Amino acid sequence: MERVYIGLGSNLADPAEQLRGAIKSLGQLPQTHLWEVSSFYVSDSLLPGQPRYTNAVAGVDTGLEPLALLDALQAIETGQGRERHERWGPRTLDLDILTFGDRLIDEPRLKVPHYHMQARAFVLYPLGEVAPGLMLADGRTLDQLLAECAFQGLERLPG
Ligand code: A4P
Ligand code: MG
Repeated sequence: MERVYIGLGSNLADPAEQLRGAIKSLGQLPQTHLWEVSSFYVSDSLLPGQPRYTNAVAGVDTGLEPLALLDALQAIETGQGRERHERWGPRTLDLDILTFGDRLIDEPRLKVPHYHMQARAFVLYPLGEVAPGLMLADGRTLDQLLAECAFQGLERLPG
């Protein structure tokens, strides 16, 4: 089993409800144990003109290989009505693999650690709740990334 952190995001069709649906599905993945979910955080979209996002981070232990997990996460996205039109477009559900054990993955379909996470408060702050002191496979520490990342107006929703 390897420990994996998954970023969840939604800005359409009742985002908090979308996240709750995704968390339920994560708990039903084969060979996978969902053991922690962060608070939910609301923030403005990085792209102007889009509804605000709700984000969270989940921690799982999984026996799935990385691409099998990615397939499963994309099936959950599709099952919750995600349609892919424009890159970065609004979405009912986005599931990103942030870290996967201590693996560095650089494949066409999967880059881990996730390429934008160091700049994104809506990833780093919830990750800090579930994985304090995390060290990334490339040697960076979550504490360093948090120290360099402004809070960006995140609002933590009451649990
Ligand atoms: N892919 C490569 N690496 C990974 C990985 N580590 N995890 C590939 C998941 N997927 C990975 O993803 C495109 C392709 O990336 C996948 O087919 C997979 O093979 P996608 O989810 O279809 O595309 P996307 O989400 O539109 O692109 P991307 O770059 O993931 O966008 P982001 O980073 O999700 O940005 N503002 C706030 N406040 N909160 C947000 O969550 N999100 C976005 C979208 C913009 N602004 C936001 C937020
Ligand atoms: Mg994505």
